[in-house]
Amino acid sequence: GHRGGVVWMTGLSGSGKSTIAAAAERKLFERGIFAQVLDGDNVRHGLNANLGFSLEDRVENTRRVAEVAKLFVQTGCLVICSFVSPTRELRAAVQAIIGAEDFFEVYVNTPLEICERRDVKGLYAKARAGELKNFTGIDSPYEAPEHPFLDLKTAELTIDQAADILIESLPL
Ligand code: GGZ
Repeated sequence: GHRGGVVWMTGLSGSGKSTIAAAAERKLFERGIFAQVLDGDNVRHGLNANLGFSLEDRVENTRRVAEVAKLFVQTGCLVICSFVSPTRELRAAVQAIIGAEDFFEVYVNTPLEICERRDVKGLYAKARAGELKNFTGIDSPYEAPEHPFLDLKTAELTIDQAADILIESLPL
C-alpha cells in the first residue's frame, strides 16, 4: 500500500513545473498509484476564476488549492500541485494547512534567463513590454525555497529524468 501526500512544485512561469507534474502523474499511474495534478490550468478557470495575480490573490489561490489538496490526501491520493507560489511565507502557509509530514516541496529550479528564452506563452515578452503587470521574475518577486525536499535543476535534465527523480525521491 501507499499513503497520500502533496508534492508542491514551485518555480517560475515556464520553469517546467506542469510538464514534469504531468509526466510524474502518468508514471505513478503506471505503478498503480492514484495521483492527481492540480495546476493553474485546472484551477484558475473554475474554483479560482475570481482571482488574479496580486500577492493577495496568489495567497488566496494557493490557500484554496492547499485545502482541496488536503481533502484529496484524505482519500489516499498523491496530489501534485504545480503553482508559481512565489513567496516563502505563502508556501509556509500551504505547508501549515497540509501538515509537514504530508508536504513535499519541490523546487523546479530553472534560471529566469532560460524561462524567458523559452517564453512558450509569450508572457515574458508582454511583461517586459509593460503589457502584463505583476509578472513573477520581472516586476513581481520570486523567493527560491531555502530547504526544499527536492531541488530539480531542469537545465541539466530531460522531462523524463526529472519526473523519475521526483518519483524515486518520494516515500511511497
Ligand atoms: C506569473 C502569470 C501571471 C503573472 C499570468 N505572474 O507559465 P504559465 O502562465 O502557464 O504559469 C503562470 C501561471 C501562474 O499561475 P499560478 O496559479 O501558478 O500562480 S500563483 O501560484 O502565484 O498564484 C503563467 C500565468 O499563470 N500568469 N499572469 N502576473 N504568472
